[in-house]
Amino acid sequence: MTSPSPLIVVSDAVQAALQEGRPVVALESTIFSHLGLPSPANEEALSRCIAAIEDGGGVAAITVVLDGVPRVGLDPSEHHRILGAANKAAERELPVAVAAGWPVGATTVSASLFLAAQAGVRVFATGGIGGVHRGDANDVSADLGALAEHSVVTVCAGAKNFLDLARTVEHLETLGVPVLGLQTDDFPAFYARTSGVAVPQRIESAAEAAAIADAQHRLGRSGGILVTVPIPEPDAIDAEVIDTAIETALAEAEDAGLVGAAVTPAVLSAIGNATGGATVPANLALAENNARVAVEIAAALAAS
Ligand code: PSU
Ligand code: MN
Repeated sequence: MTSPSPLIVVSDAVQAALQEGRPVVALESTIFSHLGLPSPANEEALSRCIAAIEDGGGVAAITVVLDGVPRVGLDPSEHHRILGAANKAAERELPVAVAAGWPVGATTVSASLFLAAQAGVRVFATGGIGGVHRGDANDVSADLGALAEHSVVTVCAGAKNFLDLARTVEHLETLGVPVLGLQTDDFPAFYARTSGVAVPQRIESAAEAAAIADAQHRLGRSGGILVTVPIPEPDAIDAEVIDTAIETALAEAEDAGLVGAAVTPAVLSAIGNATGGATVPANLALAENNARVAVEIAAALAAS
């Protein structure tokens, strides 16, 4: 096992699983905080993702900064601290969070990938990654660079739903990140199963994703692999319905003069209203499904 920085605390349960070659799946904490999902859905998302990983014979390695300490794997008694996190910590905020002793920093995908890689965790599950924004191709999430840098398999249902998916996929090409679609020809669009954007490589099974990650490692190539998984059919929302809702919500946010961090919550809640509240259960279902696929990949990797 790699030795993480001494500043990073890896839980006993995660360390033991890694040493014994049992599957471990990292989770970010932003989606489980009120910054990612409204209460009490955030708590339900966390427990369903952990249960999916444990049902698959794995150990969940939740990443978060608690009292200035970056953590990989938590004791269940600490889970509640994530829910009300005051700050979002992307990878670049980690040194700030440590130096300033942030009480609770909710990790985004980029921070979580850094911490997972440091701890030797090879698979990570989330809902949607960040990407290239619609209308501002210069606004690119740090998630994409982190996917390219850290040698971790990320399992997601596409990108945050109101991003520019075509540009996000192109940016991942520029960065050299393999992008796989599990039983899909389309890059999944988070709440919807299709986007009209072709996924670069279709795969049929979790075992195939693990074989590609293993080959990448044996080639001596560092960096991550993105496995995209469409939301399960029963919880999927029609692509056209979502797209219209997003366009309307973005236009309303612009008319209201919203900028920066204020845009996301406003847009998410407008899309939620426009779909009769279908987005929150959809988000829970896709996150749980991704955790289930991730533990299958982690199990296949652990056996390879
Ligand atoms: N996707 C969602 N909801 C979220 C996020 C992604 O549907 O809250 C979070 C993840 O933590 C992701 C982050 O890493 O947003 C990306 O934020 P930004 O666009 O600020 O890089
Ligand atoms: Mn952004």
